[in-house]
Amino acid sequence: MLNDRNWLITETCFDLARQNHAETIFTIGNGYLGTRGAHEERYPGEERTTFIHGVFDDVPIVFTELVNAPDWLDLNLWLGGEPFRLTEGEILVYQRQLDLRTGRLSRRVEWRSPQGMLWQLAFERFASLANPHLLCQRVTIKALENTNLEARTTLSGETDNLNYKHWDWIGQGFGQNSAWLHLRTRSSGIELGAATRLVVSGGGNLQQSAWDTRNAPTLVVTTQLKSGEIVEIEKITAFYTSRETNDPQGTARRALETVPKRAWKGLWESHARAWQREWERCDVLIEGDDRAHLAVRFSLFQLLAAAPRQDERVSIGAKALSGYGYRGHVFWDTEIFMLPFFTYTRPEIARNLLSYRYHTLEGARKKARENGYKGAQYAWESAATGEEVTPTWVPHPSDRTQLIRIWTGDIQIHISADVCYAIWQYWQATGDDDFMIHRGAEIFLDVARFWASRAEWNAETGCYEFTDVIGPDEYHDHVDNNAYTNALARWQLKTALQVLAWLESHQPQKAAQLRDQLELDENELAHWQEVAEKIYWQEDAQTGLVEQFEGYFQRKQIDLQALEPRTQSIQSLLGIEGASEANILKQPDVVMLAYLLPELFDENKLRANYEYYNARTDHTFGSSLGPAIHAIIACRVGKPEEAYEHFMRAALADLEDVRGNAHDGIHAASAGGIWQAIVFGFGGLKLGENDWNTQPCLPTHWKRLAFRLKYRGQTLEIDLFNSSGKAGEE
Ligand code: IFM
Repeated sequence: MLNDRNWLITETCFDLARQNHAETIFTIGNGYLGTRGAHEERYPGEERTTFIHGVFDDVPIVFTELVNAPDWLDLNLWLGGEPFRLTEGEILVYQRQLDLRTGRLSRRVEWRSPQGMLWQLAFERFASLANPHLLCQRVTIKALENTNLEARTTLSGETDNLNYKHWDWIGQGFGQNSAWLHLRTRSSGIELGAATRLVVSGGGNLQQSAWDTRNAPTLVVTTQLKSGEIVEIEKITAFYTSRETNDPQGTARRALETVPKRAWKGLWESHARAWQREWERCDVLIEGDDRAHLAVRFSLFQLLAAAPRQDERVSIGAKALSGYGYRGHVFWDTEIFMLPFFTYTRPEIARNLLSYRYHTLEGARKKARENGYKGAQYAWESAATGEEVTPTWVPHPSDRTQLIRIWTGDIQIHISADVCYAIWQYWQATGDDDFMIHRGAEIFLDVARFWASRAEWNAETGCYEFTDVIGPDEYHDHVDNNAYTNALARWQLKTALQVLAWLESHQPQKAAQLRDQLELDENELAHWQEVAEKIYWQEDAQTGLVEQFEGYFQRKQIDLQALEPRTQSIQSLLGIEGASEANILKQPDVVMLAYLLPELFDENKLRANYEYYNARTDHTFGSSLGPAIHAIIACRVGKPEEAYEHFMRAALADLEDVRGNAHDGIHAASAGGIWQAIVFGFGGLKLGENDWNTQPCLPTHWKRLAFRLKYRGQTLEIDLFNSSGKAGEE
């Protein structure tokens, strides 16, 4: 499936004004860590950041955050005695490129120094996918006259998270051409060992020295160049933490020692092979739309770059490993938006991500207990332990002297059902009974117990209700009986009973052990059944419209068209209260439900709800999670061009910074939604118990759409062609 087009993200001009956006776009990663695309040399305003999965530390307001690791990119050059800086001298050629095929970031520069000396430089870097502890850099330098050059690289423990410091120094030292550093996070006590090595080829009269500055061990090399001569500097860095080994410092140093002196070729080949294997399983092909094709691959690349392959105690945060937004916290974004991509193409990774929820079950139990409920209530924002880490108060974005109360951690409860939905989908797709028996079932049962204890009986309506919640549409908080929440809770309770019945017939011992461990008796199970059967549900029999929450239809009617053109969200325009009083949605809610539980919506009902809520959604400035889902449902109601408009809004969220916030990190949920829009929207894939089929709905200008996925042990190769606007299968 691989083709040669649409693999390169290219930047052709050096522009400090958009450097933070570019750092996000040029993030590279290997599932162990992610590094933003800062340059080797430093510039003011940069956010040179590396996040390692699971390395969280305490911080005020947001409780805990992923810690910015020591900077492995630092490489400062003095060319003929002048510092290499693109803000000085003259840039004659500049091109930076991320090759999505291999995750290799390269930069080619021709530079005239302030004193008029001409230089050609080529930088390359990759974070090895074959050995995720190794980080590789190379710079090739050519001078056009006889001169000298000096390269300095510092392994600095002085890195901070936007001015907040997390590292304590433990030790440092030097080896042959190498330096090492040993640090510990201040509150969580995670140790990190880093070691780096510089090898120079070419030039003459090579001199090497080391500066033993505390917390910033530095290697310095100087060499003489003849006109036209090429010097190559290879820098390899190793990172280990106490999450993987008891001796991170020694392990990092030893890892470097085992790498041969000229390591680039070998490391590069194994890395490139590992990426090739990923793309063989995951690639998507679009013919007839290069822009969309590149954007899709960019999204998949970022998901793959953040996907934990060796660690089942971490998950992917809302900004993956690419920026400070949401501080590395994990939301429903992972299970509902990103996970399907992994479930259907890389089930081993999906299993790791779901196992994170198993390992954080105690945190979810604690949250339920503290809120006065039974069972397990997953945190809206989760980090190392699964305890709730949503900030309670944050400064108002436009007036930082005011605080805003954030309620999502208290009452956005649908996430517990979302986690189960993803487990169920994974199980259906993979048949991984072992996961369901040993991990999934326990989650299902304890989450069902939470729902049953959270449900309130209303004698007047004769229904169980969920009052005071926030549904996916966060413009409306403190609402009663949100349709999405109620339907997912009902689904979860019923499915938990099904899972238990399955376990009882397939693994009676495990079922008995779980019943015993959770002290589950028949009365409680009967109560789950009753709650599930009597959960409040409201829809208009004539129109088929499902009311998003009780009283939604009475909210103030706002004509979105009348507010165009807009440059800000409805919430910024009307204020938090104003948006809450209005009938405008931040993101799909009933439409989201129609996607996840299609059996609740026949054709007419689907169309009615899509048309109604689509016209009332803040598509461009509301949540980035919405457009991909709208694209899928637009396909299902036969509107491919409208679907395409939604789809491109999602696809360009980062590359073209549609929402103006890509500097905070990539929109990882949107990236996952894009894959789902390709497969379940435009591709129209329907997976049945024993079969599958496609009902494609391609935009007219797409000539071909192809993708591959795994389903119940089979590899499905879907190749769809569009002739005269109609898609057919081949
Ligand atoms: O989880 C989302 C939520 O749905 C909308 N606000 C941002 C969160 C993190 O992406």
